[in-house]
Amino acid sequence: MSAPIELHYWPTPNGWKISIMLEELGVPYTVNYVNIGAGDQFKPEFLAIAPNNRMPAIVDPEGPDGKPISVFESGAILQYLGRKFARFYPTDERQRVAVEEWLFWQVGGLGPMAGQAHHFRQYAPERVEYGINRYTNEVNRLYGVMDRRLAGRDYLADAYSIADMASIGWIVPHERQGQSLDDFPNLKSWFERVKSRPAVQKGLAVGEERRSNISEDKNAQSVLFNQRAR
Ligand SMILES: N[C@@H](CCC(=O)N[C@@H](CS)C(=O)NCC(=O)O)C(=O)O
Repeated sequence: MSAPIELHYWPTPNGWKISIMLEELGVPYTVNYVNIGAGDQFKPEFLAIAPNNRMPAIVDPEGPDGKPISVFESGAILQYLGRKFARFYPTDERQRVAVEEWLFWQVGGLGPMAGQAHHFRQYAPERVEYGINRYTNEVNRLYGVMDRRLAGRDYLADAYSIADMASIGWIVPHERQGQSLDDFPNLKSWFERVKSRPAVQKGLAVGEERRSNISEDKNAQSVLFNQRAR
C-alpha cells in the first residue's frame, strides 16, 4: 500500500477532478482543505507548492525515486496520477493523444469559460449584459462541441479516462451556466453515465458540507475577485 497522497483541496469543479481521480484509483489520501473564500490559498506553505494561488495541488510523499513531489494545475495532477498508477491514462499513443486533446480542451476551454459564466451570471456586483452573453454563449458552444464528440461514444476518449474526470464537475452546475442538458442529449447521457459511478459520487461529496454560497459572502468575494500581482 502506498503512502497517502496529500490533496490540497476545496469542493469546487477544479477540486473535484482530483478527489474523483483519487477515489477512482482507490489509493489512500488525506485532504488538506484550502478555504479559498477565506484566503488560505495565499498562505506561504500553500504557495510553496502551488505558486498560482489556486487549488487543487497534491504532495506525493513517494514521488519519483521515492522522494516527495508536489504538483499543481489539475491537468498536470491528473496526468501525474494516471502515469504513476497506470490507470485512466492509456499508454497507446493514439489513445493517449485523444485523452490529452479532451483534457486540454477542458482545462483551457470549458473550465475557464464556465468559470467566467459563473462570475458574470452569479457574482458580478452589477449586471453586465455583454459579459453574461459572451460567456453563456461560449459555454453553449462548448457544450455543443462535447455533445457532437459524444455522439455514438460513451466517453470523451476511447474509454473512461482523466478527460471525463476533468469535465464532469464543470457540467454539474450547468444551470448556473445558463444551460439545459435537454439541448444536448449525448452530453446528458454521458453526464448520467459518469455521475452514476460510485467513485465519482464519493469524489463529488468530499467536503460537501464546507461549500458556501459565494454570491452571498462579501468577504469571500473581496478575497477572490480583487486579486492583482503581489
Ligand atoms: N488552472 C487551474 C485552475 C484552478 C482554479 O481556478 N481553482 C480555483 C477554484 S475552482 C481557485 O483555487 N481559486 C482561488 C482564487 O481564485 O484565489 C487548475 O486547473 O488547477
